[in-house]
Amino acid sequence: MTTTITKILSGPLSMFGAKVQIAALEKGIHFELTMVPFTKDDAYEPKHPDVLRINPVKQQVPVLIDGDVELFDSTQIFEYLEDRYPTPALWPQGVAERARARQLEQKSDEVFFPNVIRLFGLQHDMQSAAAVAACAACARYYDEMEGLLATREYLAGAYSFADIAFYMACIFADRKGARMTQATPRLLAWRSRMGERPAVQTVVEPMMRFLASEGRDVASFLMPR
Ligand SMILES: N[C@@H](CCC(=O)N[C@@H](CS)C(=O)NCC(=O)O)C(=O)O
Repeated sequence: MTTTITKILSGPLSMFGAKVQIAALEKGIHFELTMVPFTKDDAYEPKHPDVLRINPVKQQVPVLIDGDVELFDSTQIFEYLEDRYPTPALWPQGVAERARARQLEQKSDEVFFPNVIRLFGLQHDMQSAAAVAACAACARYYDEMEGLLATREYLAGAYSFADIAFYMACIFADRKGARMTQATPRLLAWRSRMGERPAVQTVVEPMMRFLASEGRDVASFLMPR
């Protein structure tokens, strides 16, 4: 019998790849991790042959190979991991709760994170109207998440993919100047709880060390030990 090893292709600074790595660790999946090349000018080059084969148009990581299943996109990979490795569950039980959790996961990537991407290009002028607006949008989103945490420990109730996605997005937001403040104490406590999870530490610590080694900004709340 041939045993196939699950493979994850990620990048040293890929927050989407980190999402997948954390989820796989939480589920106790043994996987082989390949970090694709990342240049000093922030390009993921040269493209890995598996990335080009599996994600030929977007050419992005993360990519997952699990036997004959080959997937790209962190959110799609989450869905596969939950179906293929259901325990521990990372979506809540119940149709409505699952739908809400999926929506939060998607919002983190597609509503919150685009503000952070805007900040990437505005680091030289954080006083500009565009940068101030992006930081304000992040602060409004933090407020919204603070509201959710009034009645629960994690964003969608039990710990879920939604928390993993938003935690990674928060690291990049902090690095780029959209920091959480004491205005959202429950969210700060959530962030500390997230940072204590071994799966999260296993992925985030090497990323912060990589950043520090390259002289890049490290998340203020995660200085390497
Ligand atoms: N929606 C995708 C986004 C993936 C993505 O943006 N990947 C980046 C790294 S974080 C990438 O590979 N960029 C290289 C490129 O676009 O050439 C996901 O969730 O996986």
